[in-house]
Amino acid sequence: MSPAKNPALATASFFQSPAAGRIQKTTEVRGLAALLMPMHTAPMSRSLPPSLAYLEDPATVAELSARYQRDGFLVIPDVLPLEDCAAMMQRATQLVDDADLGDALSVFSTTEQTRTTDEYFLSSGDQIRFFFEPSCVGPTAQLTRPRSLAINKIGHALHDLDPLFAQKSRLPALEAVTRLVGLVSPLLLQSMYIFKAPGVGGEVVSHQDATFLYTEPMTCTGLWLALEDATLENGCLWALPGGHRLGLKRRFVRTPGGGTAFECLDEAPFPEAQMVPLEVKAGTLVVLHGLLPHRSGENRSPRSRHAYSVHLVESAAHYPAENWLQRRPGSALRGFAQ
Ligand SMILES: O=C(O)CCC(=O)C(=O)O
Repeated sequence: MSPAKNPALATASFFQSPAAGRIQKTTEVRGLAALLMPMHTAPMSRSLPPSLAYLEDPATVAELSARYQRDGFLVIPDVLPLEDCAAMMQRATQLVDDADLGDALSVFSTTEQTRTTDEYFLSSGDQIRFFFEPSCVGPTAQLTRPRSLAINKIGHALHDLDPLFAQKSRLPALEAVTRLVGLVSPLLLQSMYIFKAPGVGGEVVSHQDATFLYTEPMTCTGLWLALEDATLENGCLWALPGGHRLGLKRRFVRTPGGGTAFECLDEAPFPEAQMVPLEVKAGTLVVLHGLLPHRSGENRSPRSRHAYSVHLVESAAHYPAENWLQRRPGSALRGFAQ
């Protein structure tokens, strides 16, 4: 059921602003949200490029929306122009090359590795942080290959902190697609630039994004953009058609001791054999329902597979304080308005 049609969304009794970390009664927050985020509720007027105008054609919207409800994902080619893909790749590589990697690499060397890794990760929700492939870090926390070939991902707030990614994360086409899948007033919660470097790019095991970005009701939606062709060889996405109806299997939560844990809700494994590969061209958008099981393979090929993903949640949904991703006070989430 789409969030727009979900009666639970209209009647949810509490709302916690992920940005402000406060819990308020819905009635109060609706008023507050209107004051804090007037742009989110304003009618959309940003126009789509002519080649993507079909995304607002009523018949196409109805068909894509029905397909999304049925499968839990959509594959929409040619959403991102190739020059945008190139610009984003260049910018990500520059960020990695220019980064001060002190903390990013020291997490590999400390004797308290779990604690420091947790800290570096858990405080990355409103930061630009760098996460490396463990196989590319030597015994004294030094990289064993050039940075841009050893990096796993950048997370988790490029969409707010880097001007280029802020703009590309809010393209009118992405906004149109979120309306099409039923989001009403989405906030951009998390972004990840995933490198899947040649030869070393790690596997991403089957998961549901709502495990990590849980809201009540479930509103998490992933927008995954291929910046390069994604193939079986270089570790394309795999998804389970209709798997969003299986229900949430796990939640990833902060624990009182300062770490994280998975809370099991359903022990049944994902039916991995029913997953289908999503081989796509650069510029393709894959929309992922937050409950859809998906994964990606290792990259043992000589070609990289760069991708950029943004995850959205409804502003009116409840965002629990135990979710791993929290923002510092003053670092408010934003919607599609620039
Ligand atoms: O790009 C990948 O390999 C995995 C991405 C993913 O699972 C996600 O964005 O939710």
